[in-house]
Amino acid sequence: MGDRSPSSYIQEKYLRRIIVPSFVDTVTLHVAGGKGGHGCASIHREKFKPLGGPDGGNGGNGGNVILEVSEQTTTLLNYHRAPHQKAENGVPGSGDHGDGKNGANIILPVPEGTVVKDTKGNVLADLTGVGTQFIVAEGGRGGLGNAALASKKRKAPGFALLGEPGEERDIVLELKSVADIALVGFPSAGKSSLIAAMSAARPKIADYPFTTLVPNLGVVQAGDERYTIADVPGLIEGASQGRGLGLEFLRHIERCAVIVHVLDAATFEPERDPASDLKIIETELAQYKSDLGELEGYVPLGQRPRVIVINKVDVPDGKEMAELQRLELEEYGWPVFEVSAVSREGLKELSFALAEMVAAHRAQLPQLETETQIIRPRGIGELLGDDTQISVRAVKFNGETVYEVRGRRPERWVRQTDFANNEAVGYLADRLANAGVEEELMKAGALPGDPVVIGPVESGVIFDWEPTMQTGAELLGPRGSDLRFEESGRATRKEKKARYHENMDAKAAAREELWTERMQGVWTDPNDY
Ligand SMILES: Nc1nc2c(ncn2[C@@H]2O[C@H](COP(=O)(O)OP(=O)(O)OP(=O)(O)O)[C@@H](O)[C@H]2O)c(=O)[nH]1
Ligand SMILES: [Mg+2]
Repeated sequence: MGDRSPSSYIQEKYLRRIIVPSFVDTVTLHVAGGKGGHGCASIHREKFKPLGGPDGGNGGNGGNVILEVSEQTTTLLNYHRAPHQKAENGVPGSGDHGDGKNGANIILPVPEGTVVKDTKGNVLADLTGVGTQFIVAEGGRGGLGNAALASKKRKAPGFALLGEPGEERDIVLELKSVADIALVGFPSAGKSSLIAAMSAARPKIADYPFTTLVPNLGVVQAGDERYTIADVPGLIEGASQGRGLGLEFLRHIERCAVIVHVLDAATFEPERDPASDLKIIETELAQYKSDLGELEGYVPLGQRPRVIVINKVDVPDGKEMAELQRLELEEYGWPVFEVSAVSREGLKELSFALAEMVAAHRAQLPQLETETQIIRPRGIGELLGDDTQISVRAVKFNGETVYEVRGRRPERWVRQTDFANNEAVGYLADRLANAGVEEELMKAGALPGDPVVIGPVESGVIFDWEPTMQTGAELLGPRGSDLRFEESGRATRKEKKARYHENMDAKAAAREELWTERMQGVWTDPNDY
C-alpha cells in the first residue's frame, strides 16, 4: 500500500476491476434442476356423496438451469461468488384437480465464447451466438396425481406418483475469447509494458522474469475500432515441456484474432537476439495442443495471423539491433513494427494496424445466429438410449451377482415410486412387467429371489426379484409389503431362497383362503387393490 491512503487503494482496486476485469476465466458451478412436485392422491368429497372419485392433481415440473449467451456479460466473475445454482421446484398437486405450478427456470448469462466442460475436462458445448441457450440441468418431472392415474382397472388409486429430482451436476465454465490480440514473448520483453502503454490497464511491470503470473487484459481504442489486448506469462525454450511457467497459459489466448510477437531488442543475455527468440517462441507455439481442436472453425495457434513487434528501440543498442535484424524478420512475411513502450515511439502505428486486422477478422466471422439455439448436454440420457430401450445384464457387486436393469423409463418409474405405499409399489411392478423387464430378467438368467437393481448398480434401488407372472401376485393384495423393493437389509442367497419359498407358501395359503371366501360369496373389489 505504501504511502497511499487505504481509501485510494480501495478505489484503485475497484476501478481496476471495472476497467480490467481480472482474468477470471474458469469457474466450477454446481447446477441443479428443480424437483418435480409430487402428485396428489385425493378423493372428491361432497355432501351426501362421500366417495366422488379421485381428484388429486399433478405436480408441476421443476425448473431448468440454463446458460444463455448474453451481450452484456463479459466475465464469469459473478459465478465465483455464487457457485451453486438451483432452479425452482415444481409445486405439488392438490385435491380438486389442482395441478401444481411448474418451477421457474433460472437463466445464467454467460459471455460469448464460454466453453462448458464436465469435471473430467470433456467439452460439452462451446457457446457462441447471443441468445444461444444450453440446458445444463433439467428439472424433474412432476408426478401424476391419482386422478390422472385412474383407469378402468384402477378406478380409485390410493396413491400418486412422486415428483422426480432434478438433474444435478458439476460443470466447468471456461472463457477464452476475451482477447482479440495476444502478446507473446520471452519474459521481460515488455509485454505488460505495452499493454500499459496502449490501454488504460495497469499491469505489474518489473525488470525480473515472470513478473506476469496471470494474464492481463486491456482495452485499446484506435480510431473507431475498439479491441482487447492480453499478455500471457513469458515463454521460454522448453515451455512445451513445462519449463518456466509452461504453455498452460496459452489457453487464455486461444481465440485471439492476431498473435503479436514482442521481441526484446535490448536484452543483455548473450545467446539471445530478436530473430532467435522468435524462432524459439514459434517452436513452442507449434507444440501447443488445444482442447478446442475438434470444434468447428477453430484455427490452431500456429496458423493465426502474426505481427512482429521489436520493443525497446528507445535504448540506443536496441535501435541498432532492430535495424540489424529487420530484414531477417521481414522474411516471415508478417508486418514488423519497431516500438518503445517507454518513449511510446511507434505505438500509434501499431495500434491502428492491429485495429485493422481485428476488423478484418471480425468481418469474416460467421454471422451470429439470430434464432435461438438450444443445446442439451450429452449426458446420462444419451447413454441410456431412447425411451424404449431397456437393458438387463448380470454384474458382480460386492461379490454377489446382481441383475442390473438400465433404461430411462424403468429408472424414472423407480424415482416416481413412493415405496411406503403398497399400491404405488404394485403399480411400479405392473409397469415393469408391462415393459418386458421380467422377460429380460429371465433371459439374462435371473432366478426368483435374485437381487435386481434398477439403475446403476452402486446407486440404484435393489430388490429381490419375484416374478409377478409366475406367482400371480397381482391377484393378491396388499403387495409390496414383503420381499420386494427392499432398499436395505440384504440377505444371503440362501436366506432369500428360503424366504421366497416361505412366501410362496404364504401366497398359496392366501390364495386358498381367497378361494374359500369367494365360494362363500365374499368378493374383494378387483379395482381396489
Ligand atoms: N527501455 C525500455 N525498457 C522497457 C521497455 N518496455 C519494457 N521495458 C522494461 O523491461 C522490463 C520488463 O518489462 P515487462 O513489461 O514487465 O515485461 P514482460 O514481457 O511483461 O515480462 P514478464 O511478465 O516477466 O513475462 C521492465 O523493467 C520494463 O520497464 C521499453 O520499451 N524500453
Ligand atoms: Mg508481464
